[in-house]
Amino acid sequence: MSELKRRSFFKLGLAGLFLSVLKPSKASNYLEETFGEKRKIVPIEPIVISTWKHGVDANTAAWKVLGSSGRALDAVEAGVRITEADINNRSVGIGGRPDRDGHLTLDACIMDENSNCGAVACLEGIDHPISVARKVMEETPHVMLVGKGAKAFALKQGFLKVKTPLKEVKKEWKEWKRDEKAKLKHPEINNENHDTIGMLALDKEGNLSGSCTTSGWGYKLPGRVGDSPIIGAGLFVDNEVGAACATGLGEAVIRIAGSHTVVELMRQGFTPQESCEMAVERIIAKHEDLTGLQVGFLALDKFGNVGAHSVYYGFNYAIQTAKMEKMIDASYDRNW
Ligand code: SD4
Repeated sequence: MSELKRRSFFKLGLAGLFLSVLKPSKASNYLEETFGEKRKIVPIEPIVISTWKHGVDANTAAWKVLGSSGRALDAVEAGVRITEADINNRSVGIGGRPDRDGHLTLDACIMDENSNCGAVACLEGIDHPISVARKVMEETPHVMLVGKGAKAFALKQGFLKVKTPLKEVKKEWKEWKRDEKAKLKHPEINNENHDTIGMLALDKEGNLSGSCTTSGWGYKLPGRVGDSPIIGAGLFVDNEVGAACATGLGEAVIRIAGSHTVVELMRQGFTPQESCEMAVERIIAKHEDLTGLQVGFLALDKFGNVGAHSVYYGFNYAIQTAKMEKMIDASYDRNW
């Protein structure tokens, strides 16, 4: 048995033990039947978690829905719309950084408790990609629309046009262009400049949903799409088990189908925390050069247990329940 397998086997045993003392919920049939014979049924408590500091305000908006017995899907849409509308945010929504040619293109996806999902990528000039993604989910037979098609669809659905990038963002981009060559060689992803928002929520009915929205890698190649709008990479929800989302260098997340990996590990009985750690381990194992390669995973299981872990120091997330509202620093594998 390889070291990883041996460790995984050991962890599965521990996870089983751990899960057996966790509180159950009526909606947790799969985990309960598989790992929790001895659990007691207790009422479900709504919870919302989201990546980075801007998650605090986003959670407040999501909580308005969750706290009044609303649906997790509505909560995760309402929550990240706050971040998308924040013109001071350089990684999400209309205040985001453009691509190399000066075009701001936005990516987003959303997924509900019935595995319905919708996504947009490379969407330009529309202010709420998460809501367009939801419309793709609800109004079309498709999962993802990109580029001009996504924009045409959004306009047809009544979304408003916005002029992007913002003036000051354009100015920064012009400055960046001046010494472009040096910067192109290395990804500009570190603990200061990447703040995609991924949000996961569990509602009163015990249903999970998630959302993810970003302007992606600042000054990316035109046409580049990261993990954030890709179901299974930037976000994944399986109502039987749990939900996960990712932030950081999307290329690395896609390589291991990151969020799906985290959820599948939870299905095997690992805790959300262990699952995030194992997904990070897998990313590390697949990359020889980890320079600047920050990735963080966030996970929520059917019982409302939370996990978060990142490659490098600096990842944090916001959590809100009926009893608390705070920021938490995620554990990490290494320092910068
Ligand atoms: C991307 N994952 O486009 C996104 C970037 C990100 O925080 O997370 N920024 O690769």
